[in-house]
Amino acid sequence: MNEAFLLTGGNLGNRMDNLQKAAELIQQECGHIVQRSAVYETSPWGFTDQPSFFNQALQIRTSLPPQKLMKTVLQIEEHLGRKRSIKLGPRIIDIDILLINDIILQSAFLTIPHPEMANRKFVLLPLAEIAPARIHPMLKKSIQQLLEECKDELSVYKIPSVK
Ligand code: PH2
Ligand code: MG
Ligand code: MG
Repeated sequence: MNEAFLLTGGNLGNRMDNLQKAAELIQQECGHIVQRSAVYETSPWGFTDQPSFFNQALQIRTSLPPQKLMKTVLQIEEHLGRKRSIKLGPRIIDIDILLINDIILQSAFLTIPHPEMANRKFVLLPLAEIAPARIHPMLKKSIQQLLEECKDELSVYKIPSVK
């Protein structure tokens, strides 16, 4: 069994619904969701002239090996209607693999840990909610520590739960 942390995000259509549908498909196709962070509304990073994103971090248990997990999340994105156009631009759904166990992997298809995760508050804040003590296998620092050191100043707001 592998333990993976994913980040879902999107800024087109009904953003909350799209995160919910992605979580359901992840649970069906990838494996059991152990933890889910709150949903956060986040300012667009990179290409800034686009709507704000909703982002959520998930911890899953999966029997899929890394490349197969990547293929499966790409299929889920496609199934939910993602079309790829502008790099870093607007999307219905994006499912990124942040961490898998303590694996360090670099290939053309997949880089684990996610190469930009330590620079982005929209990743670190949701992830720190569910795994603050988790150690980044390359940077050898906890997620909480990375969050405290992160220089990204774009806004990230937790959306109050309706439950
Ligand atoms: N994803 C991107 C580019 N910019 N900004 C926010 N706030 N959230 C994202 O998920 C995001 C982004 C590319 O994947
Ligand atoms: Mg992404
Ligand atoms: Mg992606």
